[in-house]
Amino acid sequence: MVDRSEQSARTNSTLSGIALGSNLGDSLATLEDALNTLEALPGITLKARSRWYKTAPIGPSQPDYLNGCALLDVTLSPQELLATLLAVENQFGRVREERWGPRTLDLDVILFGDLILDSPELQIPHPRMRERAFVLVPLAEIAPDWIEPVSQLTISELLQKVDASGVKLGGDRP
Ligand code: PH2
Ligand code: MG
Ligand code: MG
Repeated sequence: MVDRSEQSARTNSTLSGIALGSNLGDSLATLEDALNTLEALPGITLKARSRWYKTAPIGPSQPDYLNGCALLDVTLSPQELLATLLAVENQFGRVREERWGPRTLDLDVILFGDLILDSPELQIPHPRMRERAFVLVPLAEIAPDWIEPVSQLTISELLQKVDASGVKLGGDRP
């Protein structure tokens, strides 16, 4: 007898958490367009999206960021999702710049089910998500109870441990 649960487990989609950021150009328009672009792609269903937050920059001196997070149901592998995010970044004019420097669009895979992956091109969970309020605040809005598999703490618990004073609701046009 065919084990249906096994079969569907193999063909099932995976819930992934992604982070979006921008601090060059019309960030609000870029982020909204990027989400619309992702949603329209085969293999990706947008399940939830946070509000946009204006966040103090981490790294070299640069303008404030607009940051947010989204939950995507994907039938892609983590590597395919990464390649898709990089392609969308490029479509929006991202050029590779200095590490942690300003960018028109940054799309990062944060979580992929309960997967832990440490490969040269892709680390999941995102290795710095646990200390980044600009990821944890928007992620807690849409996935407070998701257990980050390395720390085994929920997103809300991780958020309680960081200083979120540099993260303010934003996204409204001036
Ligand atoms: N991204 C970085 C470096 N610093 N700071 C904020 N506030 N938001 C970001 O998205 C961000 C950053 C590199 O990915
Ligand atoms: Mg990033
Ligand atoms: Mg990135």
